[in-house]
Amino acid sequence: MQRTLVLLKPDAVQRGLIGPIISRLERRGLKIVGMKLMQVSEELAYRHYGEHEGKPFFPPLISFITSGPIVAIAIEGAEAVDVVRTTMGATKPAESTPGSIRGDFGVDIGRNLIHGSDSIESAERELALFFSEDELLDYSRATDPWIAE
Ligand code: IDP
Ligand code: MG
Repeated sequence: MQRTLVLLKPDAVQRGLIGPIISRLERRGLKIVGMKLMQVSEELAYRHYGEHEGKPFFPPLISFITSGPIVAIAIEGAEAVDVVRTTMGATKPAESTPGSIRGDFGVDIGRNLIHGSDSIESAERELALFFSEDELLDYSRATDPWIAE
């Protein structure tokens, strides 16, 4: 079982898409083990997106992710990192498959609605940035055996 970090970015919150996006993650069988509405500080934004520092899109990315509330979600499931990434769709909405979140709701790379960790290592690092240990819950659902062996 893997855990990964999802962020519903400020555009998703402003556009009233929290519910529809979370529905898609739940529908896929993923389990929410932590969740909060929060304002990302400049410091947290720099730490989260540190790998992109120096790239031309870095300043607008920092200003966008700190521009309004986001929803941080800790997700658990079999192959959760890849399952979340395929449910999200490609980084560039114009190239995201229809049926994916970005492919159905987005058109612009700078307003692509959702973040998902890109590896197990990134997931561990990013989850620790957004959640303390006691904010991540361990529980089972009656449907779990019907979702993964
Ligand atoms: P990801 O979100 O699919 O993992 P990354 O390459 O990690 O994509 O980039 C992080 C975020 O930075 C993207 O989701 C997008 O919002 C923004 N971004 C990435 N590349 C570009 C670009 O070329 N122009 C504008 N924004 C970009
Ligand atoms: Mg990334």
